[in-house]
Amino acid sequence: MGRYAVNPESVDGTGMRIAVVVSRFNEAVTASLAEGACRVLEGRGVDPESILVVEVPGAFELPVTAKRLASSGQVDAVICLGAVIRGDTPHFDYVAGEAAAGINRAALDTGVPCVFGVLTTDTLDQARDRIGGAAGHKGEEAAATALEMVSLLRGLP
Ligand code: INI
Repeated sequence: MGRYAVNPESVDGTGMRIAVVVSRFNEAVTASLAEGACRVLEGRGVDPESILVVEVPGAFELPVTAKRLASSGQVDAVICLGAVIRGDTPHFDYVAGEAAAGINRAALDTGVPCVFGVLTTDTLDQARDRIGGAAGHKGEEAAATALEMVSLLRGLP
C-alpha cells in the first residue's frame, strides 16, 4: 500500500503562478480575503509578478472567471474569494450554491485546482470573524490550500 501527502506547512511556492479571483460584493470583507491570500502566497515564495488578481462583481461570477483562467495554461491554481451573506439576500442559496458548484466544475473540467474561498454566513459579523477574527482567516487558508494542491497534484500519477 502506498501513501502520498505533502506537508501543507512546508510547500514552497517558488515558480508557481496563481490567480486570485475576488468578488466586490461585500467588498469590506472580500478585500481582506484577498490581502490575506496574497500575503500567504508571497510569504511562501510566490513571486508577486506571478500573482494575477482579478475582480468580479459578485460570487456568482466567480465560476466563469475561474474556468477561463484555469483553462488558459498560464496559471497553476485559481483561488476564488467572495462573501455571500444570508441577511443580504433571499437568493443566498442560489448564489452560494452556484458559486460552489461552478468553481468545483471549473477545477474538474480543467484539472487545475480552483479553491473555494467563499464565505457563506448568516451575518456580516460571522464573515468578519473569518477574516482574522475568532474563526481564523479564510483568505490565508485558501492560499495555503492552493499551494498544497498544486504541489500534491504535481506528485500524483
Ligand atoms: N454576491 C455576493 O458575492 N454576495 C452576496 O451576498 C450577494 N447577495 O447578497 O446577493 C451577491 N449577489 C450578487 C451575485 O453574486 C451576482 O453578482 C449578481 O446576481 C449578478 O449575476
